[in-house]
Amino acid sequence: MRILSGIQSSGKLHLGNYLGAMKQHIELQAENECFFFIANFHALTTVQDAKVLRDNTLDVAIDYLALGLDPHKANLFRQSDVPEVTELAWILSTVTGKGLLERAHSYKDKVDKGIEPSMGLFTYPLLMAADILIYRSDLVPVGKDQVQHIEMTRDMAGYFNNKFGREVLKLPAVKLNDALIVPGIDGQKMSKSYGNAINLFDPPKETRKRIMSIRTDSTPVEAPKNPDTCNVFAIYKLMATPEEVAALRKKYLAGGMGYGEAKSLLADVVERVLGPARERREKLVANASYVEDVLVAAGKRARSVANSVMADVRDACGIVVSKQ
Ligand code: AQP
Repeated sequence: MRILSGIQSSGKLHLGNYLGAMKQHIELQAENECFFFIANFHALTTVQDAKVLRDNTLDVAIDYLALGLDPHKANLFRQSDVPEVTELAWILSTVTGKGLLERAHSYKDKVDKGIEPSMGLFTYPLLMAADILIYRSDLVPVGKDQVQHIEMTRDMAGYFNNKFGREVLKLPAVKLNDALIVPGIDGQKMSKSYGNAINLFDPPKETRKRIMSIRTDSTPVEAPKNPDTCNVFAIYKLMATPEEVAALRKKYLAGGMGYGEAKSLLADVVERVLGPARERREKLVANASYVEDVLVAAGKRARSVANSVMADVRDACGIVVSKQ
């Protein structure tokens, strides 16, 4: 099965990115043909500083490799190494009604949070659709926040195929995992741009401090607490073992435990899961040319697939590109 997914290089990656997306990307690499790209064109909607964008892009690659992505099994590449996606996004824009994009929750959420409502932000789902369709992807593993974008991608593929009378673009399916929406320290969706993230690779002390500041309610220490409405427990249950989760649930329900204790247990589990990856990350940082080689090689493989799909797309809609 061909799997496709991407992560924006819009800032430091966080637990939401890992639990909502990267963890399952890494699990899927064993038995599938995987294409994972670093969405630097998308990141340009929020990061408009050349050095920062370049550094972020390399950092996302380093994070993926540190967390266990195997470049012999999965293709990890830069979105910009396949510039044909921007051509396909344009072609899709000619068959897609404005109303479809106006319904995008993610655009409205980002504008509400104060992000500049640029055309790039508005047409984000078109480029995302092009990223998916250009590889004739079967399955797109994403967090719940992205499901609407995959539905839009299916719509756009259908508009193109109907308009030009050929099944050129393949309609992809979405794959969700257990981590539907990971909350940030304020209880809203954890997001790079909302200032509420617990980053994957901050120094352990800083991560612990961040976890200790997760918003909880004011139930007194001695009173029983509801684990299912608690932001701390929501993250803990995605990272701890089933036995640990059952034990902490019991403590919530029994009362007599303050939220500080739950936060401290969460910090321990986060360090247990991410500590070994942090060590691998340090070695990769010192070997940036290896990371660059991984990106270049995978970018070439991805571009070759994309070019063959684009030949069919251009042929179907009558766009001629003369041989140079
Ligand atoms: N809080 C989250 N819970 C579950 N999944 C999440 N993802 C992101 N945040 C959560 C998943 O991570 C993948 C990559 O996301 P992205 O970086 O491309 O874009 P995003 O969803 O917009 O992530 P951010 O952190 O909110 O980025 P900014 O702030 O730059 O827009 C996706 O599969 C997403 O579902």
